[in-house]
Amino acid sequence: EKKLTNEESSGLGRRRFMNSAALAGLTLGVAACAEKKSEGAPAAAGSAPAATAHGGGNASHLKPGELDSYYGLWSGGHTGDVRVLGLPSGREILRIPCFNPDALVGWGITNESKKVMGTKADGSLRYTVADTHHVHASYKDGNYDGRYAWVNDKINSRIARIRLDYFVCDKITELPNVQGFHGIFPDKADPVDPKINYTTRVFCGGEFAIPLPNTGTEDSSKYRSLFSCVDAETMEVRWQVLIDGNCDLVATSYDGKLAATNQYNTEMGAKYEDMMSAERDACLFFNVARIEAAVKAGKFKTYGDSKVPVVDGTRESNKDPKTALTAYVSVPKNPHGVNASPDAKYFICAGKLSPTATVIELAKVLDYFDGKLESADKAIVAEVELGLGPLHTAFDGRGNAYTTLFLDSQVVKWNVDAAIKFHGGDKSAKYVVDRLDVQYQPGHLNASQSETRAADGKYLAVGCKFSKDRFLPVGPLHPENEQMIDISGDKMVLMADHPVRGEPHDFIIFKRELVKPKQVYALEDFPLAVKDPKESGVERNGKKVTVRLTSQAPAFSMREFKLKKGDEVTLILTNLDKVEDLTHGFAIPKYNVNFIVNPLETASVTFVADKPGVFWCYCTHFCHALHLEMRTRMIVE
Ligand code: CUK
Ligand code: CUA
Ligand code: CA
Repeated sequence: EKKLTNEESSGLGRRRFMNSAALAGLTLGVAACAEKKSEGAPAAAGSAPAATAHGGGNASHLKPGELDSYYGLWSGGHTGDVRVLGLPSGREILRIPCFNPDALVGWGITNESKKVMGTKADGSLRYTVADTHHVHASYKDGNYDGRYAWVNDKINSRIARIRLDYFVCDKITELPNVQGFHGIFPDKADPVDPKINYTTRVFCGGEFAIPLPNTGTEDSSKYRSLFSCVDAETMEVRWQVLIDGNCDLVATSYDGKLAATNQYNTEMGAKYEDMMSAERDACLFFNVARIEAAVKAGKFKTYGDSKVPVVDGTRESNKDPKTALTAYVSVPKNPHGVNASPDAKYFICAGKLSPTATVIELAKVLDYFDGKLESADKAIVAEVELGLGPLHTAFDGRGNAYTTLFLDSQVVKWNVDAAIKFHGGDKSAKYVVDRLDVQYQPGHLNASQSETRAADGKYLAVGCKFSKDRFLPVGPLHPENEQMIDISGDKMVLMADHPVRGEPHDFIIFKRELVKPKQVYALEDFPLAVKDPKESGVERNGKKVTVRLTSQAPAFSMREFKLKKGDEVTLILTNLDKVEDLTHGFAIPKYNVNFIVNPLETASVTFVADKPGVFWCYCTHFCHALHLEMRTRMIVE
């Protein structure tokens, strides 16, 4: 039965569920939404003045020399990278290339980065496109521990790991048997061993169903999606679960026992009309301990060339809750995000095509697996209307949730306990606390520390998919608008707009003390390091030639080196400058080589010296008053 908030009963009722026709209309209406608020939505608090909450100034305007108090890790969308922002200022500090080549640092050019990215037999990169959506970091005791972050590549089903000591990508794994790897979430503890109170697994949701093995069958009723578990340290795929329906986003419980994915295509349709035909889809829970016991007991299959064990999580095979690996909790029409509340009690699924959020109590899901709940759906403790197009939810640690309303272009702040009371029949429970217009069409949002036990309720960032009129026009391609909102008070207050290059999805925001970045590398971490300028030189072994050199401002250790046409050259460069911020570049004209070496970093490139002549290899990264003079001659005879 539909449940309306007292505040909204008139407005939302008639627009409750979207059918195909309504969705098509709303999609076309997106452009108009910016100017014209969908009628029926209550007047929002967005007209409030800019934030003055912190000592009279706008906290997003830092004085020169002032540092931000939070880091933000942003996915870069189909630029394939991860961005590092300082918050609340919103200043972009770094882009971390992961899946796609990057011209600044030489990612995809150096042998070291190519090894991480993956190459074909001829040494060229296996892929040069990617689509990153979700960034999440490793946990300890329910908070980030500053070891790693992970990000997905939806296009080629890869997961990349970022070391948070150097802010670089160090490993990439391609998931077998899946397409459209979308949601990702690290676990926060081990389900069995209480000593392991930190991340050892990363869960990955496969969104697009495919034939298993992928033979090119047209009959889509045979297609399947899998849920995968990757080892946080080795980055190997530990196991997969065959499921009914698909996976979208992923959440994990604080006790390590449960992971879940929201499912929008329980219909297993191949066309969108089919994908939205059912009134309810699901939030699919995984019993991690039971899955691992099944793998241990050999109750799995493998597909094609993959050796990864795949257990059976389908509805048919998991009817008895006491042995089930999975539990399908029904959620209205094509839900989108699934988010874990910082009190560790609930997962919340946003309705997307239903104007609702569904609150699922994790203790009850565990009861279901113990055979103490008559159906998995009894774990739903609230299902309340929020507005049109709810997508993602963040938390402030004070019992409030913040959900983006894509179609209404709003963030709605609502109280979870009040929503549970309202759902339980107390119609006087006012669960909607506040609404704020955002500019425009928000996708993800996240609050400072939101996805940890230490949610602090200070700042909320909202990733608006359309910026329209908020920045100077620059032709057809618009930036996205990441908005900063002060959530420390009762009312949300818009602090700032930040243009970002397309097109981030998810992000996390955490206190700066939680990471301890190193700004100078350790020489001995690089097996190829040229530790002394005296080790420089050209070593010939038939056609294979190794060039070793070092950089120390304002010179490379060799002023020239000679090669013969046709040589297969590996050039190794170690930056012996150990001063923070002293990076050198190395470009070889006409050879398509340019990369950087940070303090005490070693990098190498391999190429065939196929063009005779003199080539001034020069430092591309401004380093010294004699930066322009910092060159070496490569002479190819
Ligand atoms: S999905 Cu992009 S707005 Cu890939 Cu996280 Cu929801
Ligand atoms: Cu070295 Cu510029
Ligand atoms: Ca559906």
